[in-house]
Amino acid sequence: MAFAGSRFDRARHLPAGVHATAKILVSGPFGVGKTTLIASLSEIEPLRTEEPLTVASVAHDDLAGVEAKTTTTVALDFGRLTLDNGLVLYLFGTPGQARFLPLWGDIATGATGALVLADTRRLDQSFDSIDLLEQGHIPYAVAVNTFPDSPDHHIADIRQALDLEPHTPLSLCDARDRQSSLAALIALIQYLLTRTPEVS
Ligand SMILES: Nc1nc2c(ncn2[C@@H]2O[C@H](COP(=O)(O)OP(=O)(O)OP(=O)(O)O)[C@@H](O)[C@H]2O)c(=O)[nH]1
Ligand SMILES: [Mg+2]
Repeated sequence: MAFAGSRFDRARHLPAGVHATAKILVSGPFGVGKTTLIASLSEIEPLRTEEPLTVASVAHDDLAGVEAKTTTTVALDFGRLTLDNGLVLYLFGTPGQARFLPLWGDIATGATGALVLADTRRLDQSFDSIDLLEQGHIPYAVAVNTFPDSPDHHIADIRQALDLEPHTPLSLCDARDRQSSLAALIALIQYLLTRTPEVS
């Protein structure tokens, strides 16, 4: 994993008990709950780069289903989570809109894996994130963030609609709920560890 090869001085920069770090992306379309999920999970006050949605942006950002949303992420979110096994996760939330695509490469550099959020009201909008991750050879898991009026589909149907490989983890979560978000993240980490068992 990327963290196995980090060149910085662990003894100097990491607390005792921390044996490894990993950069994890949280991606997905506009308004799917990326900032909310990182805020639910982070053990530090998360870094947010929220700016108000303006009349100009409303022409581009579809608020259907997230009508209460007043801001959008314009650069990234950042949070940190230490797991019991001494693995520290650095969580990087990407912006959701195509106009921020030039940022993607910078944010994704060095990422060990990604959690892609999806919404069953607009599953197709997660394809852009999935495509970028596949092009970048970044392994990912998918978590469907369940909004109250999201259609309730069987998990196998969601897997098929997203055209996921059989080994790609897929879970349901509520991004506002820490335990639920944690379960989705753990599914990703377990998947990553099966791919690179030397860090387990
Ligand atoms: N009902 C419900 N609302 C949610 C959930 N997750 C997020 N929200 C709300 O949905 C809106 C979108 O959440 P954000 O976390 O800003 O979404 P985002 O993906 O970071 O959005 P962008 O950065 O603008 O792409 C906010 O108003 C949240 O309060 C959820 O699980 N259920
Ligand atoms: Mg956001």
